Amino acid sequence: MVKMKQLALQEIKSLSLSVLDRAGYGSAHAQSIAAMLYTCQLDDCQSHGLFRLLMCAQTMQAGKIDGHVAPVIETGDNAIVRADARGGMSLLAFEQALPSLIEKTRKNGIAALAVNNCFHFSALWPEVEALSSQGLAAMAMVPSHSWVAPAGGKRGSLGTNPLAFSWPRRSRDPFTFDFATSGFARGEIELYKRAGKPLPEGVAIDKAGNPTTDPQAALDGAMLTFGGYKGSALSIMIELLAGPLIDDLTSLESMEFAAGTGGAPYHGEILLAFDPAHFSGGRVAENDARAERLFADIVDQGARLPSQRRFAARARNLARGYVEIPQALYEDLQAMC
Ligand code: NDP
Ligand code: PYC
Repeated sequence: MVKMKQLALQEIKSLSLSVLDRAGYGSAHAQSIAAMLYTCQLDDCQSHGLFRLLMCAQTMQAGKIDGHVAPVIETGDNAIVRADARGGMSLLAFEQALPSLIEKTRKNGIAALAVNNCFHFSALWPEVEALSSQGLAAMAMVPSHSWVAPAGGKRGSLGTNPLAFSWPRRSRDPFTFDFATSGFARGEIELYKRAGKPLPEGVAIDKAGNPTTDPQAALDGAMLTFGGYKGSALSIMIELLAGPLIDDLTSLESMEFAAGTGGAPYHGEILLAFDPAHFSGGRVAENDARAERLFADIVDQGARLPSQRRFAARARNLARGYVEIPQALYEDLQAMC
């Protein structure tokens, strides 16, 4: 059993800001990173909550990120917003580009945001939910580092490449999913390693290409995509849409750019947003009701919708006023500030 530490909600941000300040991030970047970590930790997303402060600090130590740079947001006449993170963390660029993405989506029915030249460490669901909270449906994708073997392959070519989607629901939490296209996220394997637990079968192969359940052998070898060739193809699609399409790096290129230094991958991100008011033939309420019928049919048979665990965790943590993180992580973070 991993020993857990109770952390008051206000401590999530204060601890994050101390670590980030000490690591060398300027106030604007630190605030946007701390806000993301609070959102994820509040929902008990352990692999992309406070644990990611370790990656943020390693990224700074690797010496390639600019912790103070201001992003540049470009909005032309078309439906594309471009946010140039200019070698900083992605989150400030996303935050500053979001109003333009919403405005363009409401105007055109569909719009895209390309975030370029960014270091990226975070979960995607808070970003797609920033759009669904405005009544828009949204998708987001990023590559990472080439840790993941394609189906039938033996070495890493693809990233862990998460795909997130959120659908707005009237007076309810949205329908959201967000997962790596690898069987496990890299962060999840790292958590298994810290907890001294073996991985399930089918998540990774070792350096020699043999199946392994040893987290360190998995980190040294290659991860596998979920769903065999289907996850592999989705992962390649994400490489293309969030890489060459938007004039940014693939996971292979991100790995080369890092040149063995640790920290967050460096690449781009693509977000697509859809306005139901434009798409649904003026029948938004009727079409919402049809979507609700589908959700009800899923839930009625005992299945759960993605993100239900997260929403329940949020309600519980808000009510009790604290979250739980591994004691060992707490001690590591304390030592960093
Ligand atoms: P998980 O496998 O933990 O969960 C993925 C999604 O599936 C969640 O929406 C989850 O909802 C849902 N889900 C889980 N179990 C069920 C179930 N039984 N029925 C229905 N839905 C279910 O995600 P990953 O570990 O793959 O990814 C975790 C995070 O890591 C993501 O937020 C992702 O963005 C991030 N990540 C970021 C990367 C990056 O480069 N920036 C790379 C890879 C991952 P719920 O939360 O409610 O359980
Ligand atoms: O968990 O795979 C992962 C990951 C990569 C970059 C940030 N998170």
